[in-house]
Amino acid sequence: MAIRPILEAPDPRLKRISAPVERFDDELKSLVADMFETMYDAPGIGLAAVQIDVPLRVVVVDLQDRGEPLHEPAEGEPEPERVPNPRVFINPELLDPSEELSVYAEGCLSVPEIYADVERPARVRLRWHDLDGARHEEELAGMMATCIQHEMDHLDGILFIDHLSRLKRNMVLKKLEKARKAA
Ligand code: GNR
Ligand code: NI
Repeated sequence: MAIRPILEAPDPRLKRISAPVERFDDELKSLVADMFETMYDAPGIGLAAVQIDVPLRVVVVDLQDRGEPLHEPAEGEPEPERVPNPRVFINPELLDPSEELSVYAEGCLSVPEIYADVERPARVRLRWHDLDGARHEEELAGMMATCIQHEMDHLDGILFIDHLSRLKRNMVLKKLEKARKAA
């Protein structure tokens, strides 16, 4: 297992279209293990393989119980425990996105320290393969729906800042360039 470096915008390698996984072998399992290690280390709630320079349609997500329903802990109640919930989505496909949209202030490990509201379908049906190649289908909502759509955008070379107005995106890109020069 290894933590791998995360590519950052405007790296052109993030714009590649990722290829479908064809072999559900040990190499794939090792890639997914590295993806979890890299995501937990960052830390982040999701990661697409292309972010660690592997342009394959592989996504990992762990919302650690930060999914719906989100509620404030009552007075005197202990902090809710963060329960790890690692999920792997291989060759994911989005089906019937809801007309209802939801807005979330998104961030991205490849766009460090930038947060901006993005509007996306509130619910989606997702079809994917697991590490053994078995097929699954599930209705996703809330943070999981937002996160999986953010990750699937990565598989098609799209960053969340691509959903912003050109003015806002250019402001973000300038800020990233400045931060890079200062580093
Ligand atoms: O860690 C992450 N947080 C996040 C917050 C709101 C919407 C999407 C995300 S995904 C992001 C990790 C990442 O960059 N995945 O590609
Ligand atoms: Ni991202």
